Amino acid sequence: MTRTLRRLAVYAAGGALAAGGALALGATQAQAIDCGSSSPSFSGITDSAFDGQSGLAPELTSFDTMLDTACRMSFRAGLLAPLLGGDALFFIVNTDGNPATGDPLADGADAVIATVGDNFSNPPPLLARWNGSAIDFATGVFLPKLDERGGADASLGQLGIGAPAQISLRSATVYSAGGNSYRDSAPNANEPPLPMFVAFSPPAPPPAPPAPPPAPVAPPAAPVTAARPATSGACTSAQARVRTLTRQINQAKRQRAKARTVAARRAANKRLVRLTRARTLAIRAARGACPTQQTESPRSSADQVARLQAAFEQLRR
Ligand SMILES: [Ca+2]
Ligand SMILES: [Ca+2]
Repeated sequence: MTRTLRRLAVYAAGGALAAGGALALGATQAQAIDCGSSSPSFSGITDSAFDGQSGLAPELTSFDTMLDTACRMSFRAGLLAPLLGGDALFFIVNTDGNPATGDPLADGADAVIATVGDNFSNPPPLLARWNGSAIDFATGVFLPKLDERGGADASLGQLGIGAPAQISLRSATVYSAGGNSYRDSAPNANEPPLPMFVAFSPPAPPPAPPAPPPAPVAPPAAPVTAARPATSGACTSAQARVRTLTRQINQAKRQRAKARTVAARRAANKRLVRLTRARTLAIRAARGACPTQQTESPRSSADQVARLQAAFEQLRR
């Protein structure tokens, strides 16, 4: 995360999790905003496919945000693989572009869209807003699920964007296991968040009826989670294999950069593809060999909130 995120102190974790009912859509439903139509815009960034911490963080390769003409923003992360248990993905939105409002330790974020990974099928993304002292996941609202990689869209009203502004954005991932966490960020952790200009006009009089909000998405049913036996030796050797493959991939990238002939470049590309596939399998094997309760699927909405809150704290450190 940015320096700002890295130097975060842990914020009061005492936020009592709301009962399941508080998670229902509408708990913090949009403030009314004066957006009748918006100017389409786009902001995106690519990210290294090899810089997720220890090769274990969900690997971000890109982050794209679009504003359509109907006051809705969509967010998509390029991930090398779908989110798994123990993973979390965040879209961190400074909705007024002002670092002095919102979470001072997270780019001045006023809204965060978060998805917790599941070994079977991810729950829908949760939109949480700054409540004056914390990003409040317990009163968040579920958004429609666009894909298995955390993709989400929300209205400007839901996001709390009440005036045209240059906002800023970041996507970040966390994998938590065994008391450790591994992160990736786009833009990179030591770089400023991504700027995007959001422009819109108020509804023309007489006001047209606004588009209905997306249908509420029910919280996911509790999935069945299979327990996985662990052996520390298997865990250690699987993690070593991930590190070895990551080194080989970086070496292959350097060789590709130095290739002077088409044949040499093709050979280097083939090696990179083979190594990348092997590394994806190795990461899955490492996760299977190093189970903790945190790598299981969330069992309830309250569990989902607790996991997201804990993962977000890892980003704010
Ligand atoms: Ca990355
Ligand atoms: Ca802000």
